[in-house]
Amino acid sequence: MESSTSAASPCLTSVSDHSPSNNDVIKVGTRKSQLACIQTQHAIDALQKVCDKKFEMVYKDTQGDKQLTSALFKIPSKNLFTKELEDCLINNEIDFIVHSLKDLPTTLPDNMAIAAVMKRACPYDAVVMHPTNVDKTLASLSEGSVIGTSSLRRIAQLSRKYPHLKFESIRGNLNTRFRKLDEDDKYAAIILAAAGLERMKWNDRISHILKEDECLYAVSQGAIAVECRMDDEKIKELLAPIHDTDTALQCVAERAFLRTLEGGCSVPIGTSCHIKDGKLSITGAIFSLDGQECVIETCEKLLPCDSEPPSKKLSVADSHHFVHIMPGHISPCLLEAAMDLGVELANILLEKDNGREILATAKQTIEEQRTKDTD
Ligand code: DPM
Repeated sequence: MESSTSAASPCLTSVSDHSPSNNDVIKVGTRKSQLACIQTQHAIDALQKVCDKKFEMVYKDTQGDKQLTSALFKIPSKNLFTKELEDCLINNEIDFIVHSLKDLPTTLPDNMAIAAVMKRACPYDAVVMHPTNVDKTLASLSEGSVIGTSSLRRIAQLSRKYPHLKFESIRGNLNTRFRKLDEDDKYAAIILAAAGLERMKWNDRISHILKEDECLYAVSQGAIAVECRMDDEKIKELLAPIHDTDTALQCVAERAFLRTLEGGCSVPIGTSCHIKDGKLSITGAIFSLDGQECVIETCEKLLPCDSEPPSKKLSVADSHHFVHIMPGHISPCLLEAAMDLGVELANILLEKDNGREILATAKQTIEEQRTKDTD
């Protein structure tokens, strides 16, 4: 997403210097987009309720903010929205970073960890119609209508369900996408994560939310994560109170699912995960790029009670174990149960019908498209 100083956000007023962190002011790294700033402010507000520290935002552009023409899947870098910020963390210029967890790779740089995952907002995707189509649904849009999205996951699922629609890439931050939708007359509608729209207070533009049978969401969609240095005990302690147990368990299961499939953030993989009556349930699917082929499965298990000891000897320092999500105040045996469920689901899908082939073909095609300069 592009940086946009014109997207007047009150939080863009604080100026960053790059002096080393001290105990008085906690430096918080963020991308500059309005959505990123709102999310970072949300984390700071939550922390200010539980501590009396001062926070200051440090703004950075990432490769994903600078490279605005290519669809995300064509950019090979795995840490597209995170690298420049993580470099600041490594150099002690900042104390932690606030991210959309769905943009955080399932493998982090050495010594980095996710110290908190905040309570998840609505994880589903939403349809935003062009003003002339507000009375329509995806099903009732006319033949050949163009839907703006560059997510292979959304394209695969929606072209399977609505073969009369066409899909074209749309990039830029949310402000830019809205402008393109409203001013260009090219797109009949765009698809965006409901969580981002809600955080931007654009709920009134949501025409409808896509249910699970229409579009499974991306791994960790709607969850905000805070990343810090793994050996920074003070910051980890500070962040623990804003760690939401249910969200963390869902995201551990989803990220373990994605990591086992070795999918980057742009493969056509969807998920949905719930916790009800002490049971964790996760659905996952792998799609061919055109949506014609699909394998889908659901796995569930009763979560162990908090006091049960972990079945394997766990080193908490081994953040890799929980797809880089720190236990915080969550019992490691709960996190372990969630992780095992995600891995189990991935292995079932790989063995089911032609799951392994669907994934391999999609990955190969994405790789071929990357090497072609099609933009
Ligand atoms: C990732 C994808 C997209 C973002 C791919 C996907 C959407 C890309 C696009 C991994 N990251 O979802 O299948 O539409 O071109 C992103 C958004 C948010 C976090 C915006 C969105 C906000 C919601 C959240 C971009 N990353 O998906 O509409 O916190 O989950």
